[in-house]
Amino acid sequence: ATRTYVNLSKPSTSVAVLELDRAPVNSLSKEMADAVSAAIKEAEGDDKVQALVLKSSNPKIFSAGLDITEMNNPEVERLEDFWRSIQDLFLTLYGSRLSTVAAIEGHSPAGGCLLAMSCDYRVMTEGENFKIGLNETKLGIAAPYWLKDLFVKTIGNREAELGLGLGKLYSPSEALSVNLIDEVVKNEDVLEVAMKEAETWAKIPPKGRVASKVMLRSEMMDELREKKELDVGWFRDFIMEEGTQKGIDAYLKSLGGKK
Ligand code: CO8
Repeated sequence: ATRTYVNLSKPSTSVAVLELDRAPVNSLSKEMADAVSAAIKEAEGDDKVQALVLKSSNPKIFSAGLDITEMNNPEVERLEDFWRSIQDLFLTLYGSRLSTVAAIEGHSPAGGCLLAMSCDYRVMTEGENFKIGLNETKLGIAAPYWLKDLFVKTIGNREAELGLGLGKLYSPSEALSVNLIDEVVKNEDVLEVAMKEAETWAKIPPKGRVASKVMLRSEMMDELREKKELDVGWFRDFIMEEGTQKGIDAYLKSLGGKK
């Protein structure tokens, strides 16, 4: 099948590789989020596949997070649908029966960090200029409650208070020290290490492994499924506020430098 924004391959019997491929920065538009969700489901459809490596086509950027242009002066209906697609992507990845390993090649702010935290294991390339974290407050927005919960689950309440409040972006070594990631490796090794890790998970008998994952993750997922439309409304109202729009517009202009 022809795909846009993602490439799916199967380098071994039990491990699939999903490559994020939306130039220039793998930002998550509605279509990109839908494409990633669909590719995860396709990989899950193969009974032999037990693990999935999530990587990037760009060796310096895993994902720049949500596509900010989706939130800049948006049509309300499109904005709501965009958010539903982001919720669905989270539910699909976080709840996948596959063991998921993020090969975090470079920058991974905000929505990029969300993708990484939704996986079971995180390997990041070294290089102190690369950053991962939830920098939403720097854009003048707040992470949704479920992303906050995921952050707290991953790094603990105190570090999450610091990380969210300051919109902190962590270097790989800082991220490792707070358990935001599990391993830091050389650029050229990241895929190999991620593949090896995926093979290790794929060898665990799936019944118990999946049941354990469900046990650890279902409460959070059930809560979001229940509050989905409330969350859409909250997101829409927050984004449509004039002050939020000013902040997003200014942040977008500060990026790239060509606008
Ligand atoms: N969305 C849309 N466009 C982007 C984004 C993005 N997230 N990031 C970068 N771009 C664009 C730039 O504007 C630029 O465009 P152009 O070439 O037209 O000028 C192009 O991509 C390349 O960007 P850079 O020149 O900045 O590329 P670099 O290689 O120098 O840097 C970085 C890469 C480090 C990834 C950098 O682009 C960056 O920091 N981007 C912003 C990342 C960010 O802050 N993302 C946060 C998004 S918000 C989010 O994900 C969570 C929201 C939670 C919900 C809120 C509820 C209220």
